[in-house]
Amino acid sequence: SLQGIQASMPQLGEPKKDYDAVRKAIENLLDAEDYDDGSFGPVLVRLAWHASGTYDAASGTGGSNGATMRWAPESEHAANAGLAVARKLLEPVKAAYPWISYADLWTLAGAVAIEAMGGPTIPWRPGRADKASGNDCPPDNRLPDAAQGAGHVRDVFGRMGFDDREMVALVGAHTLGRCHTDRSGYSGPWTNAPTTFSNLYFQELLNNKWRKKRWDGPLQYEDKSGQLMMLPADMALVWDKKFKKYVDLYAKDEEAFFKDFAAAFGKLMELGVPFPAAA
Ligand code: ZEM
Repeated sequence: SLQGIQASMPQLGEPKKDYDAVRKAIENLLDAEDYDDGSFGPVLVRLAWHASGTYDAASGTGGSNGATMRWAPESEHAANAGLAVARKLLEPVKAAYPWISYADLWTLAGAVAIEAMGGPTIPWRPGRADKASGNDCPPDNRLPDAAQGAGHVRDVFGRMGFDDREMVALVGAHTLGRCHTDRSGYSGPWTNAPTTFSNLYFQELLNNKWRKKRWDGPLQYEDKSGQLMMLPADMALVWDKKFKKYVDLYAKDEEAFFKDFAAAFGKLMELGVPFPAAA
């Protein structure tokens, strides 16, 4: 159609915004021979989450818009330790496609990583702008504290506007990646397949036996092999009855997890983003 042709034509003087090319460039960065479990996917997902999870619905502050984590003090917040790895990794993509905002790039990278690791298609659209300084950084301690329990998880995700079901689905991202002692103080992966997006996290939570790890680090739980871990905040999902209902569901029904996760993660990355109102 004429409309289709016009939509695909770049505006005079403006570069064509080829998001598929950006997606490809991100995909090409994921495999990493010498990093963690062989993929930068998990840390990119964490970047998208930490950029977005500062949102406060009451004041409308925080969230992915602005990419304020480029600046101190947010870049120095303890919760963001290690995320410079992800931000630096994406710099060549930003250099090759300078028209994309950092805020769009970081969130798109999270979506692309999940999809490339076998997860569901994440709803994503552009529209985030970058803020020019650290003046707009959200206050510290908006992200969840792993040492705390169900009440805290509900407070933090409730502040963003999520319900119990969405909260459990979102934390299911812990099927990916691992904890690093030099970042959070915690150690180890949640699953034996930390570069594959699946419902394994929920199966481990329910079916494995968890006990306190004996070490001089912060309280965390380990399985019998000592290889897998859970944070206190992870255990809260089975200790809280209302949360556990969804852990049961997602452990049994991966399709339900994928569907709910995709919707909740898409929503997370759009919190506070001023998309133009639909015509
Ligand atoms: Zn996480 N997360 N997270 N998370 N997270 C870590 C790692 C990862 C919590 C938390 O304290 C921690 C969500 C929710 C919550 C990922 C994604 C998402 C680590 C380890 C900690 C301590 C960091 C390190 O040492 O490198 C808590 C308390 C949460 C809520 C209760 C949500 C929601 C996520 C996405 C949707 C991912 C992918 C990782 C692994 C990062 C990596 O580098 O491997």
